[in-house]
Amino acid sequence: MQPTNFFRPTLATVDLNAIKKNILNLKQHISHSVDVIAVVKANAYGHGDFEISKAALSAGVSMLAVATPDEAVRLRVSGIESPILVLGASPPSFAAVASEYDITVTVFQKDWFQHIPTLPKKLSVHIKIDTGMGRLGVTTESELSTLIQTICQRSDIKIDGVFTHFATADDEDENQFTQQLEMFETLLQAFPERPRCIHTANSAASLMHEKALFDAVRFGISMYGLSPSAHVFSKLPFPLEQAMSLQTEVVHVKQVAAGSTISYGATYTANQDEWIATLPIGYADGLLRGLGGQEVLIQGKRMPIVGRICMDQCMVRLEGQVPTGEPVMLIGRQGSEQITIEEWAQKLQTISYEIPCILTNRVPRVYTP
Ligand code: PMH
Repeated sequence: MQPTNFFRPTLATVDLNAIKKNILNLKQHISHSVDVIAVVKANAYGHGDFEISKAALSAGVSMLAVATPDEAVRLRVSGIESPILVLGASPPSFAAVASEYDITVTVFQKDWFQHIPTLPKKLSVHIKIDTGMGRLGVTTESELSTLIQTICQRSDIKIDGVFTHFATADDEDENQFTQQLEMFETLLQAFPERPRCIHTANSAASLMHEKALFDAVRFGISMYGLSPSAHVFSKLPFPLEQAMSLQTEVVHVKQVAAGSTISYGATYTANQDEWIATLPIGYADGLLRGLGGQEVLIQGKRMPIVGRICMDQCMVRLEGQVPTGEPVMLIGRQGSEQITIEEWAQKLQTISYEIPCILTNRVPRVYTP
C-alpha cells in the first residue's frame, strides 16, 4: 500500500504506535466489558482509513465506524474483514450491497424499509435515536416503536444495535448531556428485546462519563491523540499521543536586502538583510492562507512563515543561512520544540478535528513503525 519514495519531501507521518497506545490506554480506562468502535470516517480524520483500521483492529477494537456507505465499501474491498458500521444515512438502494458485504447500516425512518426488496443475506442495522443533537434519528417513543415493529416484521433484517450522539459531551456544563442520556435510557425501554450493542459515547464521553459507556464507545478524535476540547484536555485520565506530524525540507535559501518584499501582494517587507527559505508546501496541500505567520521548526527553532502562502510553496524567515534539504517540521516535534495540531487550530480559529482533515491527497501519508 505504501509508496516508499516521493520526489517532493512534503509528507504527513502517522505514528501507528500512538494510535494503538491511545486505544490501549482507553481500554484500560473503561471497563473490560465495554468494546471500542474505532471511528475511521473521512479517511480516518485524514490519517488514512485502511492503515488506521488495521492498527486499531490490532489494538483490539471490535468494530469500525464510517460516515458513508462508500467509505464502508472501500474498506471492505481493501480487505478489512471486521464489522463496519455506517453512521450516516444510507439510501435504500445500499441495503442489498450492505447485506452482501456484511456492512451494518444506521436506520431511523420506517419508510426506508418499504423501498428494499427481500434480501438474500441478513442485514444488520443499528437504530439511531436523536436525543438532542438534532441531526439524524427518531425523536419520540412512538416513532421508535413503529420503527422497531417495522423491522421485526422482516426476517431478513436484524436489529444489532441502538445508539445516540451527544452534542455537548466535551463541555463543562453537563446539563444537555444529562438530558440526552436520560432520554436515551427512557427510549431504550421501547425495545422488546435488548439489542446486542448499545452505544452512545464519543471520545469526550468515553473519557469523562462512565454512565455513557453501555456496551461500546465510539472513539474518534482521541484515538488520533487529540483532545475533543480544552475542557476535556484539562480532565484527561491519561495522556494522549498525537499520531500525525507534517514535515518537509527547505528547497531554496537566499539572503534578501532590507526593503525586499516576499510573495503575492508584496505584503511582507524585510526590515533588514534577512535569510529567507522556500518550502515546497502551500494551500493546495492544506497549509491554508490563514496560517500566514504560523511558525515552523527548523534546526529545533521556531521560524515564522512570511508573506502570503502560495498554492504550492511558502517562505520562512530564518535566523541565518541553512543548507538546502534542511528538515522542516510544520506539525510535530523537533529537538525540544513542538508544534501541535491544536496550535494550528487556534491560529485558524477552528477545532483540532479540522486540521488533519484539511491536509489534501497531494500530501502522502507515511506510516511508522
Ligand atoms: N459518533 C458519531 C455519530 C460521530 O459523528 C462522531 C464524530 C463520533 C462518534 C466520534 O466523535 P469524536 O471524534 O469526538 O470521538 N463526528 C464528528 C462530526 O460529525 N463532526 O465532528 C466530529
